[in-house]
Amino acid sequence: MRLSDKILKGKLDSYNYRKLKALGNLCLEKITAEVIDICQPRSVFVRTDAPQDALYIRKKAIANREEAYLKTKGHTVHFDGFYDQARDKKNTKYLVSSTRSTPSYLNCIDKRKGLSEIRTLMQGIMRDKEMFVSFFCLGPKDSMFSIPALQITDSAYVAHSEDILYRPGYEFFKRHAGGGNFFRFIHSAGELENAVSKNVDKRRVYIDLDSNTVYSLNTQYAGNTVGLKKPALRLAINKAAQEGWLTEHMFLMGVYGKGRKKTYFCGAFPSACGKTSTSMLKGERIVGDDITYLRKFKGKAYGANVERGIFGIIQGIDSKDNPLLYEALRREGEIIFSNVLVYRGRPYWVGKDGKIPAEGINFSGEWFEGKKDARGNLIPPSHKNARFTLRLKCLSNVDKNLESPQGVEIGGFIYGGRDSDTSVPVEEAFSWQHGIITKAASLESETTAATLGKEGVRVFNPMSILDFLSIPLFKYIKNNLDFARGLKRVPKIFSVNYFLKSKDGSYLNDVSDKHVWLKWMEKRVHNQAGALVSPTGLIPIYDDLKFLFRSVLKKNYAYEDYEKQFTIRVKENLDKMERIWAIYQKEKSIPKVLFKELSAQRKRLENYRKKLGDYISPSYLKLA
Ligand code: SPV
Ligand code: MN
Repeated sequence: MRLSDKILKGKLDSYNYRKLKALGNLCLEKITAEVIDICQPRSVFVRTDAPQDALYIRKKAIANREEAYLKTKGHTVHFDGFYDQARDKKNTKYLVSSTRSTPSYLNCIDKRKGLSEIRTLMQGIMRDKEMFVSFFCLGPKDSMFSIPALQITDSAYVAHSEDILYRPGYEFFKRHAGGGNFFRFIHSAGELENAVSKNVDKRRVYIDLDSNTVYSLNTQYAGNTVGLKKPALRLAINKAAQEGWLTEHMFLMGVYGKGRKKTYFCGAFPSACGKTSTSMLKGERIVGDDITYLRKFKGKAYGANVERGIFGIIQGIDSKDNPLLYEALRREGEIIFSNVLVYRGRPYWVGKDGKIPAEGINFSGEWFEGKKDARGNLIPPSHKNARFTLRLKCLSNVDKNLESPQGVEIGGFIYGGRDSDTSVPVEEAFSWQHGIITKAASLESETTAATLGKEGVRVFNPMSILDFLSIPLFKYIKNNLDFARGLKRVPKIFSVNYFLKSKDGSYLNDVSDKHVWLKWMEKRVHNQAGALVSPTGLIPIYDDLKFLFRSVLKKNYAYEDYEKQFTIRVKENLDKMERIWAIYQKEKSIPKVLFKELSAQRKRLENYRKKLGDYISPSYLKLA
């Protein structure tokens, strides 16, 4: 008998053993046996696509106290440890054969050293616990986008979250995971105390791009543990660059235009900069809010949501600005609320309609108003990174093409950051190359209270992907540039900025204005709106926006507002070009065309400055 089979037979009961064997995948059997051998779980559960298997996991999450029922049917709450509330950037590392020439933004560790550390930590880590073996499909099933994935975890919460967020893939795995062709995620929450990971000092997320494996240990927070989310994003960025397609940190949505024609956009924004709220705009259709795969087919660009659910930030979700989500969060149905405040069986969060209770249970345990942490800081009722996990199909605005194997044809790419003083609210790039270089690869965003550290600091975040990048920047940018090759219909590229401020520090736009920018972009894709030529791209004409403000928001749009918002800030744009230039100059192997495009933009800005000064009103700009 093969060693791995002996281990499996020794640990799996006959029912689970049969389920695993039915997959007919020796590579999978070997991996599973290895994990059992080292982690020493008490028992093993193998999940098929049958609804009763999903139910088994859901019940286990309650039984092992990783989740608890709330009053509303289907709702549960999960808490992560006090110090385990976000992605752990410091301890997330790539296993590489040599750390000598790795770029600074890729956190790397010598593979032998890293693997030995992981093996030591894994020794007996699942003792007394049940191990769940699940199979999923990244992207819609049986499509050009699909990637099979294996998740092994001792956390029923993680397995449950994945069931909400990803398509079940047991049957798919049977047909498409031969020859070891699948992503692998191995997770253990480690030793638990009050149902949360105890040893967060031993928290590790180690990524092996060679074997498409991610190990995640001593943590529960989904951004670290749900393998199919951010760990898979990292693996897929690498795979896509090798195979000539794109994996992006992007929402995907349909926007209605003239005659109810729907045009699809994908959009990259750093965390907490309006990504989910844009994709959830009332009247439009959401396909996804976080990760999109993009492929070319017969000369057109198609996108698909990697996921089938949302793991979204709950802070600030109210009935006014997020009516559709708010409604969904109150309805019966399978939802996990994490790190919110629970009072009398109901979830509360900062920014919810109405008053927040002065006591309850939260991520710090028993909570009361005024409670302080060990450092003397006030503990908020809900964590700023508190989240909800739900299926997209619970939403009234979900697009009917969510599961389409063909994906949806993309009309435009949108890049947005938090920028108080440089870019106009919406602008179209002159071309694919101009957009990828001066908008996507030049994206900067100011830090918010939602990230650790000082607020309002501008940080470079190309394509909003820097946190997840798994390959050198030059390769990633080149892959983006090359994507337009062979396309008969090249998607347009736009930048948006919801955070522009006036000199006195007040925002120049309302939260709802983003809907108008979206409708303008839709019109541009179909040449139904004109544009003015600025040194940085093509901006809207006042009359088009006036019409859209009236029809979309029932609002009057004053010319003075337009002028303030769309004045080209030449000086700030030149400063930005200088910052970006300096960053790329330090990078290795950056395509020459990037410097050419940046330098052309700088020249245009300087020429405009000579003629029209540092701040140029749109009234001086010519029609495109
Ligand atoms: C993000 O931070 O971009 C998220 C949440 O989508 S996490 O899963 O933590 O990455
Ligand atoms: Mn994200």
